Amino acid sequence: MLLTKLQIEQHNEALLKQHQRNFEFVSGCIPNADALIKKLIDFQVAIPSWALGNGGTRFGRFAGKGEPSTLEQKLEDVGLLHQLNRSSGAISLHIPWDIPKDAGALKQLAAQLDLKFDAMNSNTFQDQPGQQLSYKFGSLQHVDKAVRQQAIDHNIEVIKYGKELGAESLTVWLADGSCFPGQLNFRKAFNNTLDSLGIIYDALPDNWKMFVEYKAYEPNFYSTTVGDWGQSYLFASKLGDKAYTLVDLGHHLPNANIEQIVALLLNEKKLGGFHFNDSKYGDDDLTVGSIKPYQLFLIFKELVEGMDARGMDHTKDLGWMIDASHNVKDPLEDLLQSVEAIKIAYAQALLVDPKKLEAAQQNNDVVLAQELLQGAYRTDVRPLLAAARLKAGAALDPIGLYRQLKVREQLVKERGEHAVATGL
Ligand SMILES: [Mn+2]
Repeated sequence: MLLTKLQIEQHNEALLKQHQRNFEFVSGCIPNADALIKKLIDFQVAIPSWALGNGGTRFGRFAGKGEPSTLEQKLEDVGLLHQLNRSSGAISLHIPWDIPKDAGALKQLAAQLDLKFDAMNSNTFQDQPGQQLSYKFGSLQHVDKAVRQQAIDHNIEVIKYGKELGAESLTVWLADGSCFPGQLNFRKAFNNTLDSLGIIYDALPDNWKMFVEYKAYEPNFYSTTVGDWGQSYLFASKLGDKAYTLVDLGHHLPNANIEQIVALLLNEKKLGGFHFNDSKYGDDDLTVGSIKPYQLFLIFKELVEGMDARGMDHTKDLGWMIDASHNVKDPLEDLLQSVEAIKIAYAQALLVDPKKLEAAQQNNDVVLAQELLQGAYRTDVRPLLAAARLKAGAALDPIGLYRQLKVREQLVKERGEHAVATGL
């Protein structure tokens, strides 16, 4: 289901006066509102195909209704999100859940919806029907060369699909590790993984990037072979210039200083991209910004400063993606909230005056440094985001319009109550 231009315009017309009052108040308090709005319009966040249906936990999955059951429907859902916020102009596919049958037709559909294909994701964390060898004891790290080769071949196949669609990056997340002490020789596991990743790396086209994602624990509970940013950095450094670390916000041990990790990886030219989500305990995959919005702002503050220091393009030099799961919310509403939270943090980070902050740091003026950060964080930038949406042809209130038009009800009518998305 897609919206018409008229539906969006009528919605905006009704909210325009209130929006203008809000915008005038905020824009009066900040310098360069126009430049900031331009940056907000350009900033796009990729939507993962697996977040379009309800996710579950190991205890159960409560499927939603009208979920997209084909790849084309997944593209349509992201196209719809992009119409509502003009900030979700890319989709990230996962193989084997999203094997394209007709890449040409899919590219055409993506072009119609104004979508790009973001990072391709491989899957060696579960066994597929008919698969010859099992990943129960790992994939790229496995003690058996034949299992490693199977996982390597799978990743190379994912690159092939990505090439057909015009994607330019491969994200490798490994569940590899061990559940008990003594199960694994850490050095051998590392070296096997490095050798396997090296073969995949050699199959990357020149313009591609490889993102090596890390995770502290789960599904293995004693060790993870790419367990933290240091281990990911080691792999990325040894592999070469096309390999980068990917930071998933939920993949750290409690209280990790993610903003510091981000700053140092950027400094070392090894930060490749992000998986945004939020968590209270671990890899909860909650809506971005729902639990720790200040941390998200602090991360973006480091991103903006670090990228500007290196003359990087905010819109395309790092991969921005949501990686979340929606157990109890409508996935599309949750994704609208997530994109909004990311862009709020980005806008607030842009409000930090780098010269004033540097001067405060040079003078060891701790109080002023905190005032500068919190002054930006406590600014209500939502009218700036709304102004960016209005200018880009999106809805002033995306969730409001989604509900007003009863989009989910329409999708249920089109697809049926029991349409279930592929994925976990
Ligand atoms: Mn992730």
